[in-house]
Amino acid sequence: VSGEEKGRTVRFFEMMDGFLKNDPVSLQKDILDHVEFTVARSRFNIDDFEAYQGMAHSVRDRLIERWHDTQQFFKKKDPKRLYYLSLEFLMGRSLSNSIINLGVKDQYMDALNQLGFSFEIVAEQEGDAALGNGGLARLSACQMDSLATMDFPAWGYGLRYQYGLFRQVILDGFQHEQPDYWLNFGNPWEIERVHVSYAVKFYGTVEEKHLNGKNCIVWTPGETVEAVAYDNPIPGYGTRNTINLRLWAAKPSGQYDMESFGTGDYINAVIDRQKAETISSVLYPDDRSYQGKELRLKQQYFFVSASVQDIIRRFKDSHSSFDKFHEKVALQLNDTHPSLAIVEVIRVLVDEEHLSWKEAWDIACNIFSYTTHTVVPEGLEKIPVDLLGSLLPRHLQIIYDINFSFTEELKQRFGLDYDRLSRMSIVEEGAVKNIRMANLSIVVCHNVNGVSRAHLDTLKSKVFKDFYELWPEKFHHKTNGITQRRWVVVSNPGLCDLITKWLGTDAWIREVDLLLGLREHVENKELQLEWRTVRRVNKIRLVEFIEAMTGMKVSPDAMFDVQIKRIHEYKRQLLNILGIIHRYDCIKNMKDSERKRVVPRVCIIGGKAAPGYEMAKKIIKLCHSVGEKINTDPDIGDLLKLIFIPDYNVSVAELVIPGSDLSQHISTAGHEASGTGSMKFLINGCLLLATADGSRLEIIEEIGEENMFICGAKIHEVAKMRENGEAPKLPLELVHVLRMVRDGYFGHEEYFKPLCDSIESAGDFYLLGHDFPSYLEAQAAADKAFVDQETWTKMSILSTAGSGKFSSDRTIGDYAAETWGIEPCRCPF
Ligand code: GLG
Repeated sequence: VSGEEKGRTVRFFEMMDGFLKNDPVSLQKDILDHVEFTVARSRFNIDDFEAYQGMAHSVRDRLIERWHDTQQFFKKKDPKRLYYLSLEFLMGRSLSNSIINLGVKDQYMDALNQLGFSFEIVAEQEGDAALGNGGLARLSACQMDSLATMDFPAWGYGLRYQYGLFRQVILDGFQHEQPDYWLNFGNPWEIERVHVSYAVKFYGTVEEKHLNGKNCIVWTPGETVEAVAYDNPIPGYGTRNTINLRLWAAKPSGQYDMESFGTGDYINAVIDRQKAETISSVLYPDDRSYQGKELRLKQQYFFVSASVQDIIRRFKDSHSSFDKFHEKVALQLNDTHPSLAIVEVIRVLVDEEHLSWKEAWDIACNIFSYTTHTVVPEGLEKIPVDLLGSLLPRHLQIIYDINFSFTEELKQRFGLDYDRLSRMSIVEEGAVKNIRMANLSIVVCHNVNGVSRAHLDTLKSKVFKDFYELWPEKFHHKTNGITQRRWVVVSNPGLCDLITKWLGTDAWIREVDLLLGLREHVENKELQLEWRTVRRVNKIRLVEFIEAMTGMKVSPDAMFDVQIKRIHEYKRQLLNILGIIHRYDCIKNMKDSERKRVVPRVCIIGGKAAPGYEMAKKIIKLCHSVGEKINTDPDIGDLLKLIFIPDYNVSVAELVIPGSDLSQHISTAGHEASGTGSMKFLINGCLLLATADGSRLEIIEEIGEENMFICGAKIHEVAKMRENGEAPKLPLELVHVLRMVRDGYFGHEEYFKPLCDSIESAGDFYLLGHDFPSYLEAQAAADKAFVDQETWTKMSILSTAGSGKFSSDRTIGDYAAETWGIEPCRCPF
């Protein structure tokens, strides 16, 4: 950069900086202006929701300012950019997070107070952006926060669903699903870019043509849909950098089908075009099974095609050839959902940019990396060849071409080992021919990542064993992490201030390893007392929430024992509920003197079941039936309560986690790829009762087994039991508990029968029987520890202190250095 140019840059940024004023008076004026002119309500009569809207728009302005500055700066610097492709982003609310990351929280709180509003109440007016199902989707949201905070030049790409994850409504203990039309009241956190749109093609025919002296493949589509960009600024913390999450919405294409308009059937032609919008209308609510549905495939290709076109357009803006493409672009596939991007890049480069196959192939192999979140081969995505061939005829050809070269390579390497060839082939033969999206991703991507060390072991030894033998150097893991900004600073301000006080700095918000410094104060009585006080305040907040949600008054003196996550058989909410029945039964049979020693518990369960997942729905109903029995039993009083929190989502988690004492993460070992819920509890000083599965093995290393309650079979033991087909004898306590359920103690015995059968007569695949005794022991150990509040508090402090490894900052740092090859690019203040 020449001196003169440098001077211009500095002046340019000086002008941009501080364009909007952040003192409370300016903020008040801004909020009121927005109420008056953007929301179009009188500024003399504002309710909480209008105050939220006014404030949100005023924050949005500040986000846009920084967004512009950042994008301008990236444009000028032209660093290698990361493009993070994910079909799901579970962002939750934006208001608090934004003002904290922008560093203007205090000013806004003052401004609101002076206007006569409470920040907490105003913030609660915001609905959740729930464009995702569970762990995978929240992971992408946490990673976006880290990418922004760590100044990486990154973009997220996804789909702007009109309906997010369904709302869970409980009627008589049964889950019902209601659509979440989250855009009803507008969304101030997005910027509609009517001018950023791309045509996405579907169906049609492919021909080889001779054009301009060259043989070209020409795809004539049967349907074209327009993808319109909606930008969601993601502000970093302690930096001016604000990156972009670009979500695509489907709109009818601007290209008119003159034929239908000409025939006079105008109304039907318009209605037909309108159908295009269905592509981005609804999020698939199942986070584990993919059934080769046409709409799902359309969604995947739609978002991938628009993103690839956008990425290539941006690159071409400042480059005249593709020579440097791989030096400027890294594409990350969040699971296989966006893996058609691989094929799309090759198609565009070969068919539209006229690169040779070899050039396009080399580029694809250099730029793509893939992270899998699955532990079993059955969980891997497959697309029926017929479906793919009709929807994307050219892509199917390309996949066949890739597979041909790949299988040739395999033959050279392993000879005619047909079993191996058929296992590894991208095309699965059988009654229904399928494309295996994971195989495609592994063949092309330079890097395949698992989400914990244990997960990588499973990938190497089972799920991708053949591929690991072929390309061991491709396989890595980046243990998942969560962002301490959202999960402590936003959601647990009391603990945040306390940590800052004792560390003497708030630098841990960007450098999370500093939390280790808490260890040296762990014996300090003053810290312990303050720690307990903060936790107590959070518990009281949770007590109020529970009362508002369920009408139940629980005592904050009890141990709050929480399991919140998607309902799955492998996550074993059933084990938890059966344990609660056991506890109830024990208390019922106790003498008064024994009861005095019982540690009162409030058991809290929350989570959604996929709409078609019957067993999961039965677990929800069982939880309610057991809760009803226990909670209304006057003989039990405060000794035991069971609460189901309906409609679990990110905001609920933000409230529940800081108020929990104990949290359960009890998947059957070998089934949870990583698990990230445990990390949120851990950093908030909540103790874990857990099986040694997924990333918990690494948590045990960091925190020490003595600061947790570990139970259940280990991964290798589970594998062995499965291999031997062992169905261990069920422990008597469990048989007794199951008998209570079968005998109708909680009603609905017919409805619950399959749950009991799954353990007693269907082989107990998830090993509840095997793990029940050690689970009860771990629970007893937790009770014992809770009685000694000083010990418990120390364990709690040590949990927070040792949680640094599980920050998404660490994960993203590892990806940046080892997988993507990107460097920070910090926008000057
Ligand atoms: C998953 C896994 C979790 C994992 C998460 C993020 O089930 O174990 O922590 O992704 O990697 N499919 C998922 O939601």
